[in-house]
Amino acid sequence: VTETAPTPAYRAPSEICFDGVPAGQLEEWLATMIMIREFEDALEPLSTSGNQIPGGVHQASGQEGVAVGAIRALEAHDVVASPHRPHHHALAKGLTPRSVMAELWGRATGCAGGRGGTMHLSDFSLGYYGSNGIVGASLGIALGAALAAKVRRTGQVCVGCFGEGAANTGRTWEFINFAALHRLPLIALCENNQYAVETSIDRAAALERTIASRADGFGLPASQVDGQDPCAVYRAVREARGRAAAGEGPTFIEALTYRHHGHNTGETPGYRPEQEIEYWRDVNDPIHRLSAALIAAGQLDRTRYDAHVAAAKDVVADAIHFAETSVVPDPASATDGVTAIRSDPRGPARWLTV
Ligand SMILES: Cc1ncc(C[n+]2csc(CCOP(=O)(O)OP(=O)(O)O)c2C)c(N)n1
Repeated sequence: VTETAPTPAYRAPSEICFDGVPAGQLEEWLATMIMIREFEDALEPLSTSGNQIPGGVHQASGQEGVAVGAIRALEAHDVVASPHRPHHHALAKGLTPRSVMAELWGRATGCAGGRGGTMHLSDFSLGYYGSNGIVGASLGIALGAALAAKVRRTGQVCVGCFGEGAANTGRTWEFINFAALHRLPLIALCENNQYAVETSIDRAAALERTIASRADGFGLPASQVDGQDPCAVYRAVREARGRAAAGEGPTFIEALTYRHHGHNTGETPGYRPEQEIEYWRDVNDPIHRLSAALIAAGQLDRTRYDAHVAAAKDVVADAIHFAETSVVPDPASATDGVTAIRSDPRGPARWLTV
């Protein structure tokens, strides 16, 4: 069977509106988005043509507006949990490009000591509760953090990021139900990039409206936002954060977006129409849209834009050099941070102090 993705309406995107966004922050948002793009775009050759990054990684080029808009709406102590496509969240949450890149390379200087890789990034000191490879689990991790935050009265709000593919798994709705029932400070952030591996959402769900509309039945506020507009994402998440912090419970936000690259590095493309890829890359791209809006508002000029791109290239080159020149983890410390090992496969687990 030849899968043919449906042709969306290729509408010109609306202009970005700055209402409700803290003045003076947008150039930093743009610089972060450009840095994430440079970081993500650099990964393909590193993971396909050599031994630099073992295994493939899932790039999020095109989805920067969701990560930056959402995470800039949070307070520093708030929690973010990611799925298998995590680098944009980790970098927006404050992990350094060096610590993420070194982790992808499996180096001891990485944020997980080089033993986790792309799907086990984390930095608890920054409220980044990590990536993981089980589709849908990131929302459960954020749910657990939200339950802890409520019990401990920490004031933290917890964001679980997941794709529209994860929204087709039962666990997602169990988490949503539990959060709504117990009015937990959770934001369920569905990044609808429209494809789960090679399958278009239109071929995987009989949706007449949006994924957010499904959440209606669970008794929590839900809406779809334009994920290519970081200001719209910011406003939605900021409002949800306010509600969660006031004890009014969770919110479901679906951010409509698109990934520029294949599902993972090394993928053989061919299941998405060229016209669709061009639309989301050339017309409805979050970096183009935000920079155009800032230039139109007189808050940015071409020279400063180019300087941000040049700075991002330098930061990413430095991160690659850092990873390349870092050592691999010492095998003698292989059990550090491991919660349990079974020295005899037939014997009991021996619990270690982490
Ligand atoms: C429980 C589980 N089922 C299946 C997979 C295989 N798998 C990895 S990514 C993926 C697609 C996920 O799509 P989506 O949630 O939309 O995220 P996206 O890749 O689009 O960011 C699948 C099915 C998995 N990792 N975990």
